[in-house]
Amino acid sequence: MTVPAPAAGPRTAAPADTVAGLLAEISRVGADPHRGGYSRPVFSSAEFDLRAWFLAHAAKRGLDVETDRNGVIWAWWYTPAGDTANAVVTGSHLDSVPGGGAFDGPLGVASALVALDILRAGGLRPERPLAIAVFPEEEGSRFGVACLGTRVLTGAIDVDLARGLRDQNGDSFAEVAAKSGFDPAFLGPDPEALARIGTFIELHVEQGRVLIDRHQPVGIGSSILGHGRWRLSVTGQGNHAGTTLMTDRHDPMIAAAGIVMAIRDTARAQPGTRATVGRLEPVPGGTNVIASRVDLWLDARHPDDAVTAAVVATILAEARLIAANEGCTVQLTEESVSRTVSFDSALRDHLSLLLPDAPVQDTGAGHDAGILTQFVPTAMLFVRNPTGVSHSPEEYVEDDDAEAGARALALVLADLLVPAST
Ligand code: HGY
Ligand code: MN
Ligand code: MN
Repeated sequence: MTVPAPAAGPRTAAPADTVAGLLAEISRVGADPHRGGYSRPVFSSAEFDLRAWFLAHAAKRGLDVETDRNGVIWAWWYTPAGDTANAVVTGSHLDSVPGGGAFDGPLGVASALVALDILRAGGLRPERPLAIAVFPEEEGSRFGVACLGTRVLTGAIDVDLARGLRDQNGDSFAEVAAKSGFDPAFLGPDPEALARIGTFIELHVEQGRVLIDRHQPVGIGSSILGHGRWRLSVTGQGNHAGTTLMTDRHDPMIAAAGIVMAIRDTARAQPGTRATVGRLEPVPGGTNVIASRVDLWLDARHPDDAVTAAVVATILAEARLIAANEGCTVQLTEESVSRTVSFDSALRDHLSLLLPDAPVQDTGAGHDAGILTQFVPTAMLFVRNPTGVSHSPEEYVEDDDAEAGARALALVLADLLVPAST
């Protein structure tokens, strides 16, 4: 199977049948004027608009579409014989972080549509079924657990715990699912859906700089850094900002500030560690109010899961001392932990044969592929992001790199869909 070369010459406006053209159609959905970029929480109106966009494109291509009881969308291209087993599945997510970029998630979905178009234009007759999948809540931005959709699908999270997760409005996953048309009683592991997946390939925007430095448009994933999220709740004495003398305060905001610095210092002291506090919420949050409590969220990552655990333990010990010094207390709650995972090495090496110029690279970003690789042979493709920045409006992919990614995905899918052809 040869994949046609890109159309020559500069693009004035991206043609509709390109990755850039497809993404241009959703460029206003969930745009966030306050944060910049996009805020597309799972099961929000923005994410449902994106789902509708994908469903329309799937229908236009005659794919057999189902949205299952967990909110996962499966768009099927069956074999001429109508097989559904041993499917080749590709796809990604449509939800975003607050103020996220245009490509994290949607690039994989749009590239899957264009890759399908390329395969059909080349006359491919699949000997295995192909499904394009869209998984809910990959970012965990609404309910706090990364890759919640694929964890529920695979049984990698207790479904009662999942149902009880709450968003910042206090609405539970079960309540929001119900309002979104998914009966919470039917949320849970879906072994039949999982058993249909023979191979999973996720294409994703690179969220780092490897492809910039290697001057390549496409890379192949090798592993995902283990990562977790912990909530630290610092409790002090709420009081009046004007009547409370500085000597009479137990201000959790001061303790929280010290804890954030201690997190940075602890991470710097342990090579390979990444630790971030991107979210900090004083309660009650008044300008003229000394907070009674401050919640802050730690995102910590390291290739060695034992080191991540040790870093978190060190942070907690430091936090307790800092809090005590301010007459405060601190509690740590684990919210989401994903261990370091590697992709299927045989599949990875096979992709390297198909894409010999593509660097093999690990990633510090989590993905649904990181959950699925624990259950089915899984690989990832990355597409160059010339800014090297992600989870930010600055995330970017050049039109031509996006097309190169879709062609690379088409090449990989063709090889998997018609194994004998290569
Ligand atoms: O947080 C992550 O690593 C991913 O973008 N969800
Ligand atoms: Mn992503
Ligand atoms: Mn992300």
